Amino acid sequence: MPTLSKLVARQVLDSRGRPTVEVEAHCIDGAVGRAIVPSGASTGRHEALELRDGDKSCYEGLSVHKAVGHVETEIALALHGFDLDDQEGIDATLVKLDGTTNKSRLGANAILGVSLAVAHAAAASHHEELYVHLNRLWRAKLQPGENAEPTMPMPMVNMISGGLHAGGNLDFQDFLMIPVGATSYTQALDMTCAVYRSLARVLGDGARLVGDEGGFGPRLASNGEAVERVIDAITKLELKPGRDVAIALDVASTHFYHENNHTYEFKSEGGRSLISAEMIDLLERWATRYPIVSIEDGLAEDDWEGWKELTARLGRSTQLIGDDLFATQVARLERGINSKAGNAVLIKLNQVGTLSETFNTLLLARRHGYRTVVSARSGETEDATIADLAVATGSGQIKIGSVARSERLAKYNRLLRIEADLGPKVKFAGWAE
Ligand code: 2PG
Ligand code: MG
Repeated sequence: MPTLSKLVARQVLDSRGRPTVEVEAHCIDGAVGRAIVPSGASTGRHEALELRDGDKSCYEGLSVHKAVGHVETEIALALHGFDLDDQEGIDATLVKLDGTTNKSRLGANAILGVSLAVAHAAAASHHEELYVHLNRLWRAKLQPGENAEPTMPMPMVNMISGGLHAGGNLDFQDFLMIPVGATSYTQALDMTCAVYRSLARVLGDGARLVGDEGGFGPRLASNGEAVERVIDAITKLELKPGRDVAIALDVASTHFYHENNHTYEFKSEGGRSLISAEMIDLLERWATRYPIVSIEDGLAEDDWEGWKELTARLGRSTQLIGDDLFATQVARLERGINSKAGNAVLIKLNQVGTLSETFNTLLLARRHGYRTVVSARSGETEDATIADLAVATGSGQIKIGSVARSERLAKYNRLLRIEADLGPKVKFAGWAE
């Protein structure tokens, strides 16, 4: 049995130059697994807590020495001698040791770093690829007859950034493309890069400004113009919008929703302010006007009534993803399923804080016909665990950011390696309407 002998943690930096937690799990047989925790900018209020030191003299209060300390003392003591294959036992111990509902005592960054490093160490000890090990853990949770085959995900790729991810004037956070006509991951990536380069030509000087996830961050007259520029980029390649390449949005509307007067406050387009029903009308008009197949966080994280209405109106034709709404948490997804809010869930490991809890959310979604999109954060690193997670669980889709900047490419390239490792019979999720 691969036994945990030591945990080493340190503060490293993410793609925004902000501190984050890296953990190494050492196995008695010499195997080592390493993981680095990502960090969001458009963080929802229901997410597990990222513990920061708050000492203004150190990285403007963002250093993570406390979380690092928790890994090397309390957590290391509690997990010493654990079987690295017992991911559920390890994660349950972490949750219990923390003792809070949002992992605020030890920090979700400390806990997730350990949870993932352990999985990497177990894979290393078995001389296996991470996705193979994760697929074994995932398989163990499925009932006979449930499909457990590793599957390459369809990428949903950021082209233009607004909101909290770019300095331009756009309210919506992500204008993305999905290469729905692709028949393999390799082809999907090729089409994506072609559209990205075409978009750079369409935007001209506007392409000099880049957002946090490597997409372009131009100043444009309106949110609608961003969609139109992406459509231009697609048509200039003689691809058909909607058939070959479709549009997706991450509105991230929580971050321009004002609770005091229940309105969505736009800074572009003359600064209009919309109530929930008007936001739904707007999204419905857009879904008719543009080849949009997916809308994430079209409404704010606690606008449950609005979400129900949005889903009733658009849910049959459009993928409606809850990100801040569900925060990768079983209890919130259950509420969504019961009230028919959304039809897909964004999966971010650090919103919940352990691998096992992430599996539970993925499983609940799958069993209720909700689609799943494994997602990176806007603050990322070379850690590519989400690529293995998406393949191992057959999540169907992955959202990494744009096809630029090494913290993004680390995941796209990892998927290329996994695709090659799976061989010619590799399964690709594709895009099912
Ligand atoms: C999102 C993510 C990734 P952040 O909103 O989906 O794009 O952003 O990590 O800033 O929450
Ligand atoms: Mg989002």
